Amino acid sequence: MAADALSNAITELEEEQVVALVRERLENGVAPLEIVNALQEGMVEVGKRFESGAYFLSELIMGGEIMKDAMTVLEPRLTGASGDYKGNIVIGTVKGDIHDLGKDIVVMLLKGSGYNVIDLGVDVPKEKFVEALKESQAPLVGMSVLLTGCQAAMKEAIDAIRAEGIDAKVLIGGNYIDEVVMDFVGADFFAKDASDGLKVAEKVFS
Ligand code: B12
Repeated sequence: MAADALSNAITELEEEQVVALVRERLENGVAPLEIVNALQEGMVEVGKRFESGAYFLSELIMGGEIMKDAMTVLEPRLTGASGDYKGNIVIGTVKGDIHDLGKDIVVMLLKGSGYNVIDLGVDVPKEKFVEALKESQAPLVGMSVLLTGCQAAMKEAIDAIRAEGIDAKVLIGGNYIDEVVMDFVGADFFAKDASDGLKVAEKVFS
């Protein structure tokens, strides 16, 4: 089990304690992204318990709901400090995958850093990515995938973007993403968390 009290609270599905700890840490000046990392760590443990059969699907859903509550508290702090308008970024979770909590954190952070984010939502077919990139002329597209079985759908979406001759960099993220996945799907960058993703955006737009 994770050592951090907030990570433990979300792993144990202690809804009220999670929200109270998030508020307390914000009041104590802890950086919002540090809080996100603690929550993410606790959710990985929820996933492990689900995988091992210690938690059922209802508990996985409960974990997701608690994460949403925590994000409601964090959102104003992530999206608040908007700077100058820096340009368009398209983002979405790939076809077959409906996990959106991590993607939404990335969206909040990018918006808070001054980007105009075109969020396509979840279960996004390749055609939708292509269409949004053509319309927005965004130089960067972010794709999220948490299910390993959906990495092929990510590859198809990236292939479709390349086949259309669209000149956009592709940034991928999700809990199983690494260099091997990046090479497999043909992306330009990968990010382990939202702040890594922001660093990539800053590089692309610099
Ligand atoms: C909550 C949860 C759910 C919720 C999702 C609620 C929601 N609205 O998103 C519900 C209950 C719906 C769900 C459903 C399922 N889930 Co689920 N779920 C999880 C869990 C526990 C946490 C995910 C999460 O929100 N984490 C918190 C966020 C903050 O972290 P994150 O997503 O990793 O995002 C961060 C980074 O990865 C990164 N990032 C993410 N996306 C992007 C994109 C970009 C562009 C960038 C830059 C960065 C970035 O930045 C984020 C912030 O730092 C994970 C466990 C895990 N290890 O992740 C399993 C997990 C992903 N689920 C799993 C499974 C199996 C399922 C189901 C198939 C279960 C079932 N039998 O029905 C379904 C699939 C439904 C579908 N078609 O997608 C497996 C996947 C296994 C695999 N190898 O594919 C996992 C790993 C659990 C496990 N260990 O078994 N799930």
